[in-house]
Amino acid sequence: MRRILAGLMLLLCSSGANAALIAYWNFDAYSDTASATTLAANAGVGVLTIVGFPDADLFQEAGTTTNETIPADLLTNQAISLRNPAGNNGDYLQLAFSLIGFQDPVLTYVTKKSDLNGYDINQWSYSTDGGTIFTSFGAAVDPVTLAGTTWTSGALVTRDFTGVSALSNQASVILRYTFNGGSGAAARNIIDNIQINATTFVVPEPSTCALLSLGLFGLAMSRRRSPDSSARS
Ligand SMILES: [Ca+2]
Ligand SMILES: [Ca+2]
Ligand SMILES: [Ca+2]
Repeated sequence: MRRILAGLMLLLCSSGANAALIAYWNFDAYSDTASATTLAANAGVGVLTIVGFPDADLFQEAGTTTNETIPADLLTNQAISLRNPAGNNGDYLQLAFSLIGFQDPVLTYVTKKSDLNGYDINQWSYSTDGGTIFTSFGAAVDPVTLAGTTWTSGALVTRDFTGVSALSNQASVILRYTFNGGSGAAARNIIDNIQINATTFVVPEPSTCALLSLGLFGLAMSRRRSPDSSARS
C-alpha cells in the first residue's frame, strides 16, 4: 500500500520538465594573442569573464569533443589554458546568465591540469545579487592530471545545483570558479566545453500535488491506525 502511494505521489508531483541548454562555451578560435577575458556563449545566452589572469597567462590549447554540443567547435582542438599558478592563485573565471523561467541548473565541463603543480583546489560559488555575495558550492575540483594533448573521461566534471532554490527563476546568476592550490610558473589548467542546463521553473505553491499528497498520507495513516486502534483504547 505504501509503495503504491509513494508511486502515486511521485507521478503527481514530478514536473516532467525537460532540460534546456542555458549557455555553452566551446572556446572555438580562442586566441593566444590578445586573449579575450570576456566571452559570449557560443550557444544560449551568457557571458564568461576571466578576472586576474594577465594575457601572458591565457592561451589556447588542444581541446576535446567530450561534452561538446551544438555548435561544434569548428577547430575541434581549442580549449582555454590558464597558466602560471604561482602568480594567479585566487584569480577566477565566472559565468553570468539568467535563470528566469528555469530552475535546477546543472553545470558540466571538461578540465585537466598539466602536472601536479597545476591548480588543484578550484572552488565553485554562486551569486544571485549581481556578484556581491557568493555562496560556496560543493567540494573543490581537483582536475585529473594529463600531460600533453590527451583527454580522458575522468576530465568531465559535473556540479549539480538541483535543489538550490536560491537560483530558481533568478535574473542574475553568477557561477564563479576560483583557482587555487597551484605552484610554480609552468603548470596550467585547461578547460573546454562548459555547459549549463536547467529545467523549466515550477512555481512553488500549495499545489494540487501537495494537497493530494497530504490527502493520500492521511488515508495511509488512518488505514495503518484502524486495525489495532481497539487494542490501544
Ligand atoms: Ca573546444
Ligand atoms: Ca595570451
Ligand atoms: Ca593574477
